[in-house]
Amino acid sequence: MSENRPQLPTVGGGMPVIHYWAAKTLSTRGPRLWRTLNHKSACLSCAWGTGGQHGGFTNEVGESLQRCMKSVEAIHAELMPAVSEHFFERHSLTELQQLTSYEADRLGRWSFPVILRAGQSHYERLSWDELYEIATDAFQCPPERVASYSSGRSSNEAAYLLQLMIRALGSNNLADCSDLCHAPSTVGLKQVFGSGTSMVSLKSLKKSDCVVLVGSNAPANHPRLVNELIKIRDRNGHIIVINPVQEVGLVKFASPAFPIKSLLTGSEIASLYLQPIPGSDVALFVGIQKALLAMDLVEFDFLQGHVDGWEAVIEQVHATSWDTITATCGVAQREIEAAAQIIGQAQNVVLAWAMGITQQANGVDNVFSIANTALMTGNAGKEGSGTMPIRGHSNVQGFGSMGVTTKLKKEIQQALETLLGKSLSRVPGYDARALIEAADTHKVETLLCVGGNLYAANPDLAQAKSAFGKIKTVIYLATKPNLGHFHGLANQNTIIIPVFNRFETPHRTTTESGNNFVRLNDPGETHLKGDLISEVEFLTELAHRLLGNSPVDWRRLQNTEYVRQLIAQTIPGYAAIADIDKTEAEFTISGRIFKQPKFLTPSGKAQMQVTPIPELHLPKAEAFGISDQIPSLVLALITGRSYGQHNTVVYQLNDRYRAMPHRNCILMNPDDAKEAGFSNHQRVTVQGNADKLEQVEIIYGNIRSSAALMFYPEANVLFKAKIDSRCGTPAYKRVPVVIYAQS
Ligand SMILES: Nc1nc2c(c(=O)[nH]1)N[C@H]1C(S)=C(S)[C@@H](COP(=O)(O)OP(=O)(O)OC[C@H]3O[C@@H](n4cnc5c(=O)[nH]c(N)nc54)[C@H](O)[C@@H]3O)O[C@H]1N2
Ligand SMILES: Nc1nc2c(c(=O)[nH]1)N[C@H]1C(S)=C(S)[C@@H](COP(=O)(O)OP(=O)(O)OC[C@H]3O[C@@H](n4cnc5c(=O)[nH]c(N)nc54)[C@H](O)[C@@H]3O)O[C@H]1N2
Ligand code: SF4
Ligand SMILES: [Mo]
Repeated sequence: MSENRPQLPTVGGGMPVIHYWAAKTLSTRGPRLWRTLNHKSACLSCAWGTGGQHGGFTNEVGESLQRCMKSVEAIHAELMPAVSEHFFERHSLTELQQLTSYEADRLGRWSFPVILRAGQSHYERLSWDELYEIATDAFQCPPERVASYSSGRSSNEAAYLLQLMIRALGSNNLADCSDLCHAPSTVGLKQVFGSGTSMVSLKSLKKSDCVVLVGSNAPANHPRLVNELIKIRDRNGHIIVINPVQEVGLVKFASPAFPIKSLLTGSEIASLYLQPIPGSDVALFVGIQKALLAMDLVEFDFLQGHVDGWEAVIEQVHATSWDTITATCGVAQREIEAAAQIIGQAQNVVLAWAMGITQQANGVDNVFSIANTALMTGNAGKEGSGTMPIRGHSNVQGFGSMGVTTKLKKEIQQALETLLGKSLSRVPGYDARALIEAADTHKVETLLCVGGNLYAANPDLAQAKSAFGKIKTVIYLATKPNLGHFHGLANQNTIIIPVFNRFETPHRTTTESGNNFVRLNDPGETHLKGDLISEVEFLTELAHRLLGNSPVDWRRLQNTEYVRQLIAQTIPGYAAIADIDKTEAEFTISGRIFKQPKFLTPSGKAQMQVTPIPELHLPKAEAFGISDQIPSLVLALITGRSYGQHNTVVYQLNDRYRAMPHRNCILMNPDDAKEAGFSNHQRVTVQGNADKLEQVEIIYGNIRSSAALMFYPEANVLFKAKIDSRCGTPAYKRVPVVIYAQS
């Protein structure tokens, strides 16, 4: 290995994090960065919910020192200067389309509205008058041809207004990034427990003595969750990690929150690390259930008292052989038994998961199999235990609660009908994937994107681009330029509207964490001297122009206090928001945290579901058109995040914790590579069922045999994904690809 190749670190977090903090906070943006870190608002980055009224560094139970480096990264990016007025005169669209995600983000902040008109080669500045004229005109089409997409960085208030406007117009086309993310958790948990979110509060997590962490790279994506794992190990509890990749920060993590104990040497995280084949978690969990039965660790009293449908599940477990289980998941029986023993003997087990579980063709079954394991061991509806989807964007869960979903709860539908004085459309709405398919068949005329990057978040970027090109008008509300703004272009008019971020909005807002805690965000100010608008102001003004002021006075809703009154009236569990402006009391949403085994299903019992064992076969190289004369290897590709990116936005080009020096790498198992005749650092072509990437550098890593890992959004050119039809979520974590040597 040559000298300048990055080496794999043995600890996650640690001094590099401190160096990063120091570099950023001592930079020219440093003083403002510190002010922002202390601003009373929820962190922009993940849904762990750090920040809020007790100050920027506190978590939901008031503990300090909880801000992580990801928060600094996100704020630092938002504090960039504006993209200049003359930038678009000098740079044509063709030039902008050459930019990488990293370069696009580094252009700066949007600070005035721009438009790309049909046939023009340059974005140009747009006046607000003309903007509203074009926008109002664009919505004068049949409601089924209007759609929105959103990503959960905005506030509850913006989310509520977005869905209210779209539904008042007569459309249910409220696609959201959660469709690409935790939709299987929402769908699966609702079916089992009658509630689609985590049943574990942070307070409750602190009473657990065992966490099973499945398909999550928490050290990179939810760093402060790792503090809780460290504390559980300190209490002699157990952490079982289930992940095809051995993520270094899940083996050992050095947390700045424990400077003396942990920062230099790191704390051990996993007590047991299982590395299954991508997409095989159902088999692994059925294996755990089988071992629990064999060891007499299933709580039949609990099943009889609080669960329906358990007999069929137990029967399936009996009927599934160990051979089927181990051949499907690639984990040895004794390792599965070791996991079962820990789970079965622990007092309070929390089962937590992220994208490794949801972004699969059988994502909902994955969630069922986790819920079944919790129920068989009596770990649901009891403090310190339960099922815990680890949510993504900082307010993605709030968007769902506010009704930004194609699966609207009946209670919300009725409450909105009362509010609007009319019945809502019953035409099913498009989720994120359905929206792309509909657009691609000319069924969408106007698309309003409140944040996010619908183009680059999708699989098969060629299709996404073509789909956008068939939409007449696309309106983006955004803080920063991203690939979508240069590739997700409408047929007639593409408009970008610059918005304030959470710590800049001139009014109070609220957000909801993945632990069901509502944060109150103080008003703030921006460093930009431009023509920005708040999402709330834009949405209410547009709604006013489209719908008038009856029965809803949209302009009055520019006062977010009034929006919160409507939220209190119409959103289940949110009654306490009615007083939040007076009391400033942040709160846990009622009805979500189960401390008793009484669930929100009609019978009050949990509804166990049988989980078919997936049949996982990789195609042969010939299926990709690669002749058997060429050395090649077919692998199950995981596409996910590097350490230094936030979703489609790349902040750092390398991933130091996986020793991947740049974006165009594929992480592979050394034995797989050697057996097929490849070597470390060799450049290869990686091809999926849609396209290929060339000059991809092989990086040897601790990833299980038959699997590989690459970064999105770049990898999204490669494949058309399988979709779990129950939730619409693409199988981003098991993409069949072939790799072969450059000719
Ligand atoms: N810094 C930062 N923070 C973020 C984000 C970010 O991009 N950057 N994104 C936010 C968002 S929107 C989300 S959804 C979350 C995402 O957070 P994560 O879900 O942690 O992110 P991913 O990179 O998608 O990684 C998922 C993990 O699943 C593993 N995995 C892949 N396939 C399988 C499988 O079949 N089975 C199992 N058991 N594991 C598997 C991968 O190896 C990887 O470690 O993070 C949120 N927070
Ligand atoms: N292959 C592959 N594809 C994936 C995934 C994967 O793991 N693998 N993960 C999927 C997942 S989990 C998700 S959540 C999606 C992410 O998909 P999206 O949420 O659609 O994408 P982001 O990259 O998070 O969007 C970032 C943009 O949001 C805008 N923004 C930031 N803050 C604000 C704000 O306060 N207001 C407004 N209006 N705009 C703001 C900025 O312009 C920024 O460029 O990607 C999905 N795609
Ligand atoms: S763990 Fe998540 S919410 Fe907490 S500071 Fe880090 S990125 Fe922000
Ligand atoms: Mo996500």
